[in-house]
Amino acid sequence: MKNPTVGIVMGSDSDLPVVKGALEVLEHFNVSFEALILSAHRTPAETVDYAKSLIKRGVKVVITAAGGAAHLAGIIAAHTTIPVIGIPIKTSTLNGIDSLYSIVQMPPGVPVATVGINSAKNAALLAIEMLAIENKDLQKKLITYKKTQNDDVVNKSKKLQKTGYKEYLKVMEQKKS
Ligand code: RP5
Repeated sequence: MKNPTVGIVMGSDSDLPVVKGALEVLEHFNVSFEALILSAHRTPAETVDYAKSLIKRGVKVVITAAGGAAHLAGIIAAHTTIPVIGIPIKTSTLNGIDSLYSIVQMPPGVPVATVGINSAKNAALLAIEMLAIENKDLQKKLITYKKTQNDDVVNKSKKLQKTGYKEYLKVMEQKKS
């Protein structure tokens, strides 16, 4: 994508199924992005070069996704002054607690805004909220997004009260299968 506003970097292609959630949200809001695979450990030089290139290329926010000893967000935050959002990826060994702690516990002076484990959707929404500070169109889209979310819950509650919990659960199970 030309002139990306958001950079999305993942430590491995194995993170892509989670990261997809962020890409879909950015597409929904029509926000330009670039998606790359870079590793703090396996491609350290390329990662630093990328972090240093962000401002020059007009990228406004960068989202990183990494699992395990997740240093990707930190190394990028160390080399840029644009906001960095970290997605801790769920791991099979420690369930992503390792990723979460690695990303969230940054030393004072190098902030990383950390979302929940596998919370790619929230990472994209947070990036969009940052961009919306100076973008009225995005502000309007966010209001519509939240209104739709609100209406969905209200409608579900009405349905639950109307049908009762047994019928509601039955329909939920049918939708799953
Ligand atoms: C991290 O190691 C990646 O972000 C990924 O979550 C994890 C495992 O990577 P692979 O071994 O699947 O490439 O750097």
